[in-house]
Parts: sequence; structure tokens; C-alpha cells
Amino acid sequence: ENGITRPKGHKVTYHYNSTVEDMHFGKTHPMKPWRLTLAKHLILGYGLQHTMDTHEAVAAGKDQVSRFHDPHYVEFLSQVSPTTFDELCRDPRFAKAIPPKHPGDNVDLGPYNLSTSPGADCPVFADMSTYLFLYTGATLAAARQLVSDTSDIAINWSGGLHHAHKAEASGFCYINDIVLAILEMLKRWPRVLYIDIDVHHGDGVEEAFQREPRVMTLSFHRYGTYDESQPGHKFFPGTGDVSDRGLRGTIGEHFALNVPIGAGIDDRQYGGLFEAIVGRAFEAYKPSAIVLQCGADSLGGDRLGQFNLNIKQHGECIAFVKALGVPLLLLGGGGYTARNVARAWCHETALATDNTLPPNIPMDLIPEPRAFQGHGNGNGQLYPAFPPNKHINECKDDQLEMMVKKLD
Ligand code: V1S
Ligand code: CA
Ligand code: ZN
Repeated sequence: ENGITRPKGHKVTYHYNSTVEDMHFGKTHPMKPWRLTLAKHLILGYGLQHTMDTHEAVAAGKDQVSRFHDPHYVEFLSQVSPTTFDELCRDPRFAKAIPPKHPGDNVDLGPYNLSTSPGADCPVFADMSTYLFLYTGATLAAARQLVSDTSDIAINWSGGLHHAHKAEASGFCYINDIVLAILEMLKRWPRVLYIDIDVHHGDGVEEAFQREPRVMTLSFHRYGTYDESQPGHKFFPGTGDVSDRGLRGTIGEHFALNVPIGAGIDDRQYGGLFEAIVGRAFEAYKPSAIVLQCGADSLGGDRLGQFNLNIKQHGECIAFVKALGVPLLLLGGGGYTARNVARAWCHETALATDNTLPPNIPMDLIPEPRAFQGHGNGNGQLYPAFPPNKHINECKDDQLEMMVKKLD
């Protein structure tokens, strides 16, 4: 009735669990799982659930998670909560995982880079184990749908947590669901291409497969100093230079690609880079399947990101990869201006199912209202003080072209 139809010729599955959406990392923490509820409500509002099969995820098992992660770390994650944390820290099995304290550290770190201090990147919060094993379960279910040919495109917007290491949480990521999904896909396919359009470097996935020629990792990310005011402060996580190509001297060398980018890249420049590099990587590597991490913190106006992409261009990356015509796992990731994240992932769910949404929601990015910086309207509300935080474009076309040549 509203023109929304099932895709012809391919099948899409959507993996979710509402319990994940109700979790809280802490009041000041930028990661807001309720952005997933916002996205889901938009998706349901447009009727996109009729265009795909929806699957409620069940929790991953400890044994499944241990296929990549250290079993002690997995055990810790399965037991940790704000009430058990101190006792677990005293447990001799985990004591050796507590990092030494550096002078100037403003948060107290426990084992595996976890912390109960407010403001920590990887806080211990209520029902955290449930959250971790559920988002991982959703990604594994999605990967299994592809492997068993019951899906051509499988989606889990709660996954894509690319910074988690074998025995360490990092940058809001605890379990690396992406690595686990790729391991599942390697059971069937000889080569998997991983593409990461989150504004941050996909370091955890790259590191996991740095010796593995059967996985090519390709990340586009902001790289360099955070801003001029603090020359020593690197944009997180600080890795992913163009010269970083997989572990030197191993058979994995040349199977990692990195595209470091300056602040403020625009749609035209990003689209040019993405299509040239992904097109060439696909042609040369001939992957049997693709995993695409669709972090929405590469959008303009993101609370943490520094790119100026619009939802249209972000979506064009997904459409370009879909058109390559191999089984595709679509995952979420970062994205810290919740309303824009929800609109991007709803639009991308529509693209996956060959639908175009009616243009009754503007495609322009909505600025984040900023407390204390806005001007009151007299009704206790704040107007945004600035247009979306458009970062000054410091990407020169000739420098971008040079980088593409270097990568070839
Ligand atoms: N940029 C940034 C940023 N902001 C925070 C943060 C802010 C408030 C809090 F209450 C807690 C944390 N942390 C960071 C970054 C991590 C970014 C992770 C991105 C994740 C992803 O989108 O790629 C995938 C989901 N952390 C840092 O910059 C490290 C510090 C250097 C500064 C912050 N403190 C808490 C730790 C050290
Ligand atoms: Ca990235
Ligand atoms: Zn990110």
C-alpha cells in the first residue's frame, strides 16, 4: 500500500534483540543503545519488517566466544557486573590482567581494560553480560544465515564492535562479534573481505587477521591529531596509517588496507575514494563474501566523529557493496548523534531490501542540541548554537588521489 515490497531475487534477514536496546553505559557515556530502538521504530514505521525475515537473537555461548577470545577473558565477561567486579578483581585467575597504573590516568582500570570509574571507555554496567552475549548472538545468527544460504544479506545493527581484542576491551567494544562472524564464514568460504566505514580504525579486526591471507581487512577512518589545540592528542585509536598493510614477514602481509583521512571529508571525496578502492580490492581479491561495518559516526554532526558525510553518501557505500553481488553481512558500530544514526540505518535497511523511502523525512543531518551553548527560547528549550559541527575540510583532492595510487 505504501509501495514497500520484498526484494526480488534475494533474501534479507534482520537480527535484533530488544533487551540490548535497554542497556545503559552510564549518563555521560556517548554509546547509547537506545539509538537501536529509534532505528527499529523507524524501520517498523515504514513497514520494512514485511520486506525481510526478522529473527530475535539468542545469547552466544561462552564456547562460541572463545573461538577468538581468551577463555579467561570470556569467563570474566560472563560473570562481571557492578556487584561482582571487585570480587572478580581479587580472583587470582584475573589479577594478572590488571594493567599497571600510569601517572596521569584519570580512571582506575581493572582487568582487561574494564572499569567502574565514571567516564571510562569500557565501563562495567548493570546486566552487561546479557548485553555482550546477546549482540554477539545476533551477529553469529546473521553469519550462519549467510553460510547456510538462507539469506543473501543479513543485518545486525547492534553488532560491529571492531575494537575488542583477544583479551582486552577497547573503545566501547568488549566482544569482537565481527571476528567471530568472519571465523564462521571461513568455515565455508575461502576468502572474506571486511570493509569498515566507521570513522574509527577497525584495529581489533585487522589485528585478529593480520597473519591471515583468507581475510582482507579494509578500513576508512579519521587519522592524525584530534585538533590543533592539543598537538599530542591522536584521534582514537591512533593506528591505521596507509603503510600498515598486515603483519610484515607473514603470509598475511598485503591483506590489510588502511585509508587514513583528515577531518571534514565531504560526500564527493569519500564516494570517489570508496568506489575506487573497494572496486579495486574486490577485483583483485575476489572475495566469496563481504562483511560491512556501517558505523554511523562517519556522518556529519556526529558527537565524536569529524567527517561531513550525509546519509545519502553513507548509504551509497552500502548500495555499492550490495551491487557487487556476493553474500553480505551488514553490521552497525559507532554512531553518537542518535537521531542521525537511526535515520541512516533505516535508510540502509531499505536499500538492502531494494526499497526507497518516501521523502517525508528530510535527508539533511539534524544538529545535536548542545546544553549550555544554545540560546534559550524562553520555554526552557535550547536551540542548537551551531549548525552541525561541520569540520573544516582538510582533505585535498590531490593528496587523496596519491593515497589511492599508493594502495594499488
Ligand atoms: N573520541 C572519543 C571518546 N570519547 C570517550 C568517552 C567520553 C565520555 C565518556 F563518559 C566515556 C568515554 N571515549 C573516547 C575514545 C573512544 C572512542 C571509541 C569509538 C568506538 C567506535 O565507534 O569505533 C565503535 C563502537 N577514547 C579515547 O579517546 C581514549 C581516552 C583516550 C580518552 C577517554 N578516556 C575515558 C580514556 C582514554
Ligand atoms: Ca573505519
Ligand atoms: Zn567509531
